[in-house]
Amino acid sequence: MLCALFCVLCGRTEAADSPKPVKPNVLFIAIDDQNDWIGAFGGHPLAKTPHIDRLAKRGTVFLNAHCNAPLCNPSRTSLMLGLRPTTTGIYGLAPWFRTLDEWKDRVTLPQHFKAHGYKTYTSGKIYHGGVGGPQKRQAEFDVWGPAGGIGVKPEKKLIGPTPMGNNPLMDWGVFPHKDEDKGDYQVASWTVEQIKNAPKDEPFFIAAGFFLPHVPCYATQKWFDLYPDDDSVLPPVLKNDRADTPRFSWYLHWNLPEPRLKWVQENNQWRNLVRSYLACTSFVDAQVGRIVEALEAAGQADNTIIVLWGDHGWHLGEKGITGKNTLWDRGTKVPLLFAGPGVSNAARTTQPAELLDIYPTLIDLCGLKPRTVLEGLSLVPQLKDAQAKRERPAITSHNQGNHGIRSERWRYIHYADGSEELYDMKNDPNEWTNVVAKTEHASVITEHRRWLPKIDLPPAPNSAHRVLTYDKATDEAIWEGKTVRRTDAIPE
Ligand SMILES: [Ca+2]
Ligand SMILES: [Ca+2]
Repeated sequence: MLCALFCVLCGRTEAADSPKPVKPNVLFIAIDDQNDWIGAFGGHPLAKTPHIDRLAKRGTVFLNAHCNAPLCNPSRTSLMLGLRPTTTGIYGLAPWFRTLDEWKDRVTLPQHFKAHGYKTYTSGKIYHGGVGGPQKRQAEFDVWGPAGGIGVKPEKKLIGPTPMGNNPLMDWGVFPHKDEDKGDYQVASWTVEQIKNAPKDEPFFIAAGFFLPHVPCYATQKWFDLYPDDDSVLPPVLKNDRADTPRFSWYLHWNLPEPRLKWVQENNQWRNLVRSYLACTSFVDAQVGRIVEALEAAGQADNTIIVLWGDHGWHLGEKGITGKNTLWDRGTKVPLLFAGPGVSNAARTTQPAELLDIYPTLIDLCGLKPRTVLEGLSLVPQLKDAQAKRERPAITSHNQGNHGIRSERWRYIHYADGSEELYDMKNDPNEWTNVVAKTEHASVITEHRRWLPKIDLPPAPNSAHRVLTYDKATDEAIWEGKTVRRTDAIPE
């Protein structure tokens, strides 16, 4: 009794003498369609990203981090719910998860922080789409900034008509405009203002979602001038690389507006696309720099966890395609880095990591109440010691039955029709040689197969866009509502 009274008095005295301890802030930076073509991540030797590289020096970089679904909506849904796409059945660009009874009240990452006294802010692309309209969005975040997106764009497409529908998003190149008129610039400006004005006695969770280098990739000449106008910018590709990949691998990106390598080569657009993507990456890097500098200027850098992530990878010619929707490293590997209190400086880890690990990791770093319903693992062991083993590989799913399993050394892929691939990422980092048929790898294959998701749901109700199903009995696949047969020519 006396002791309890003493402690209460102690607490009171402390509270009167010093400000109430505040939990660390969170700065949550998303970059859309950003692969590892960032200096600190080593995916492209010419990438110029000085601001992210500087951030990496005071944090931990995950060199083997992967999305849980290689497409915007399912990847972001998985990250924000902390659940695998195979657990929700959300694989396509629809549905918005709140429209499903099972997930309509599920506590997301920012909602969990709000429940622990954080004020939550968002701007740009964090979720895919409008989160159910202005009335409902308040439930997701407290404060909403600009929607961001493309911003200023040319009056008509800069490149010629692209195959499979001449989608307006399939465009890129130099055009004169002001950086200030881009959606991403506005997202950064708004985020800077929130950081400056955030109350000091209440922790914040600020989300900033950049749209670029998602297509259309427009930038001004000065960003293009960072990159040589010659073929040294092109990524390595192998002629006939798809000769040893199963036909089913094509079904995952069967008929899409993203042009194939053949089209960009024949139309003299490959180098232009690659330089446009790199130019936009450098532009976004500068916007990340503005936010991080504002955090430092506000004196909040030592009390803020920064997490920077991309929602999935992007092909720029590798495996004969451009775009996403694949289970190879180029489609699944994402930039992921953490910085701030509790995170090692200038550290790099090759341990596998998944985007759905972000939710439990932030809970762990900020000392919030743990949640047992999350499917990711806290990365705090790796943030303290980059050599610490994470026993689970990274698992990416693209529609029911199609899964990529990425360990530290190997990539194993299993498709819905039973076909498989295996790559030795140590000796074949470009995934050029599928060694799944080699008998000496039988035990490696068995070890990786055991990580295939045990729960593997069919698409949720109202699934649409890039949804693929497969019927074993008829050996027919359905891609976006249309039957694909073994004999159908691969669309170009
Ligand atoms: Ca995306
Ligand atoms: Ca090959």
